[in-house]
Amino acid sequence: MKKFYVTTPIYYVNDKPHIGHAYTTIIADVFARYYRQKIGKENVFFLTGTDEHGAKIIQAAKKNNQSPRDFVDQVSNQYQVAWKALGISNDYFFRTTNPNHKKTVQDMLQTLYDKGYIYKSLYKGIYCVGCEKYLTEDEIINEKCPHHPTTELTEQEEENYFFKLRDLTPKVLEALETEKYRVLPIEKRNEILGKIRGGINDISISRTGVDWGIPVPWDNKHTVYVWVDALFNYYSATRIIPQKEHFWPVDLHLMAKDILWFHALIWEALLLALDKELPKVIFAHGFFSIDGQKMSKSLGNIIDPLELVNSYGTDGLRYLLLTSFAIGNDGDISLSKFKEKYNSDLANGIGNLVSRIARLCEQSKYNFIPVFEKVKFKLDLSIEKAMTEYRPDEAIKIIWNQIQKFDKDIHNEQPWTLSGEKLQKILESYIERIIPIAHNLKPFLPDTAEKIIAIFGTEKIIKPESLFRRKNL
Ligand code: ME8
Repeated sequence: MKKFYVTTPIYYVNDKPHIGHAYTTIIADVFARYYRQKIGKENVFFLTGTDEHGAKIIQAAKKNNQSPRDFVDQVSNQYQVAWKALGISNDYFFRTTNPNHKKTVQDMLQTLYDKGYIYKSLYKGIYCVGCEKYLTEDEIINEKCPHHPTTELTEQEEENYFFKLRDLTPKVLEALETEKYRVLPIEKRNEILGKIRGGINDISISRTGVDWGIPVPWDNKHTVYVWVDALFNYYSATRIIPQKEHFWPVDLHLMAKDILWFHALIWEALLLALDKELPKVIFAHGFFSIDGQKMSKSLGNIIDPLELVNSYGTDGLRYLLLTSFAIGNDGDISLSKFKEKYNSDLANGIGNLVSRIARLCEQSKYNFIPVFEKVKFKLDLSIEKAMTEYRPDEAIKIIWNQIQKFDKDIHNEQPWTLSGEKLQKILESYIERIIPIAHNLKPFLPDTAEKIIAIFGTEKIIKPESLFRRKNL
């Protein structure tokens, strides 16, 4: 692999970021950091950003008594601040209100129109502003959208421009079946295949009466449907940021299963119609609840990632989120167990191991510099395997098994009973062992990894302050 282009969804700015958004973004960050280590910094492009147009945003701005422009600037900034606090290393932060993006979207749409993929027709349907889409009958339960139970569903009838999705479906299906692009995990791929085979209708791609959006280039009474505007961000970024063109197509689109449909079918159809290369992998992770309950405003359990950073630190939160559940499945984030897990895996785990070795080195008063220089870093093969299988949760587990094993070995070897050459040898072997662990840890807990490398990369090793201070339960 010569280059790696990884994306998160661009998040709606109707509200500030929560830990659902943080979860996907941390995973994307892990992949970006991992590939920077593997194929070089300049060969990786990591994109995240915010989705700022549409009816949902107009509503939220109104509620806050702000103009859409001021409102989106403010919330988008909250995302950028949060990602800094979480150590997110995105190469660019995309905003759909960027004027250059407007040009890309209009160019793409005009091309589709000129190629005959777009037509005008009357549309009548039930619209969910929360999802920003028309719902099908089976998506409405007890007259509500199950994803947005407090949102009033509205019946809308308007003249829309339609995209000939149905005509393109056989081409998309063939591409998916022959793995020109992959949808993962496999169960999700099967769901998508089933849904496509069940028959697909054309989709409306413009709105009238939603003026916070990109005007349709040949008819400015319409604005571009917010999902089409948003999907193009992935392509737009490679056109509007200098020297990123060669990163197309995307190597890994990350998201949760809620928006897989847009990426696994509609996005592919748009690209096929435009004769563009398709993304390589679309990975949908599971949806999680908080302590067994769905996250929702009415339950008041929407968690701000910044609060968790305050409690557990950047790397602490990254660890706790990454290890909460198997990435491909739905799961539960058990906030009530965070403290316990923090103490056992971080304070008593890696934190204690590093302190222990550093203390022994300090007490020995040896000069360790040649050892550090001797250590050759190689990515661990089992970690490589887990990452190639899109299992960063497994990869971090492998590192933790190494940490536990290391701890046990020290316990058995009892280096504190040794002295002289024997002690020096054993301490050198520990340094040779902890440095590769730190290197492998870099994509996951970047600050901790750097701290460990700094502690053991000096001539006179000194026991540091605890990497993770124990919490009172
Ligand atoms: O859908 N569990 O934005 P959005 C796991 N703007 N992941 C979660 C989660 C949860 N409980 N809640 C949210 C949009 N997420 C569009 C995307 S892309 C061209 C346009 C994460 O703000 C997960 O990544 O609703 C999910 O797919 C995303 O937030 C939805 O973010």
